[in-house]
Amino acid sequence: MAFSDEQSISREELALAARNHGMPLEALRYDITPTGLHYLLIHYDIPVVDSAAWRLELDGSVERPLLLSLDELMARPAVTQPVTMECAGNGRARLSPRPISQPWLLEAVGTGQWTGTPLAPLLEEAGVGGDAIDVAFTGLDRGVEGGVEQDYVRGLAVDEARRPDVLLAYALNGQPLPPQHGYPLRLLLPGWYGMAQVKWLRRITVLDEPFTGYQNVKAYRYRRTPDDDEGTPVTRMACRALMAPPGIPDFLSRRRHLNVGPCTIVGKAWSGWAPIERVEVSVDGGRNWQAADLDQAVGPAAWRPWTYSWSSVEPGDYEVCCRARDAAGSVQPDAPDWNVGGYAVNAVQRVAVTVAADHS
Ligand SMILES: Nc1nc2c(c(=O)[nH]1)N[C@H]1C(S)=C(S)[C@@H](COP(=O)(O)O)O[C@H]1N2
Ligand SMILES: [Mo]
Repeated sequence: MAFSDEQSISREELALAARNHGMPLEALRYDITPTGLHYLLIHYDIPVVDSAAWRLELDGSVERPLLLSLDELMARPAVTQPVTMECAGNGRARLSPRPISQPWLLEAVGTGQWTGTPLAPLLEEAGVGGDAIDVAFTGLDRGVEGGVEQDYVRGLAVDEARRPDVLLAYALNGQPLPPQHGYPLRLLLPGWYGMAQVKWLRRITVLDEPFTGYQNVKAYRYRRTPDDDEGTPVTRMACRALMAPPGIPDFLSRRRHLNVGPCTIVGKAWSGWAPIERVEVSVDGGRNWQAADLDQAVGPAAWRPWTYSWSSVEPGDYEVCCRARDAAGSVQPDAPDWNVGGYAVNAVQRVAVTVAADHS
């Protein structure tokens, strides 16, 4: 992993950022993110797939390997559920030194209404061997990363793969998956960071030994040092609240301009570990915090809407912040917590706001 101390981003980071877009934060106003506003992260190229020729293989340590067409998968029992997905690198660009990768600020999140068929019954039909340890999920996309040529493959413990909410998804917001979101089929692992949700799925392989592929063993680990720390795997999403920035933006600085008078701040909060229990807002940079009002979560694996009434907005400069706590007791740190890959950087969001006496 290369690092940068520079304020400005490199050409490589710009190239990544131009391909992989975030969800504009004003889209936090939607419970279900409209498809084109959902964030995108693609390590290599988006494959072009002929769905008539495409098959899903389920093989490895199973009694009856399966080969399934898209029609066969779609004829199976279907489940539709809203799932909040966030890239593990969300917040990475605020680290110093900064790992050179997709330079996310805060926008790498979205909530889709995903439709698919549960994976567990398929594993059951294939007859998973008693010695099974991990399941490898292979995408159709291929690239070179960290000097290693590879398919995009992620391993998952067999017990996690068997959880009833794990889906093989073929639709997003009522439409076939768009190419960039994994057409024709992706894995959906509610509560986990995005890297686990393998797109363009072509093969599911049951292993009777631990998976040792790049995306689990080299990438996506929490490490304190680049060289001599094996680290621990990145799994579920850390808790986070984000607000739709209030008022109107300055084109370049994105500083917000707000009028005098009452202002309702809206946002969403989520955690992959436990339900969201509390959201707090500060308008003075985190010195004083007030509880926001919580709505019902959009679904068991989807974010929880919240609102905060800022009743007496007076002229001045403000730093508006929000933070969440989940039922497991996790809270968000005030400042980014550094790790080599820049994963799960869930420091509180800070939005600079100017309130002018007369803004007409
Ligand atoms: N096959 C494949 N699956 C993939 C990826 C990829 O590059 N290739 N990127 C992963 C990462 S890092 C993230 S954050 C999510 C992003 O999903 P989205 O683009 O649908 O939002 O997909 C994951 N699944
Ligand atoms: Mo990601």
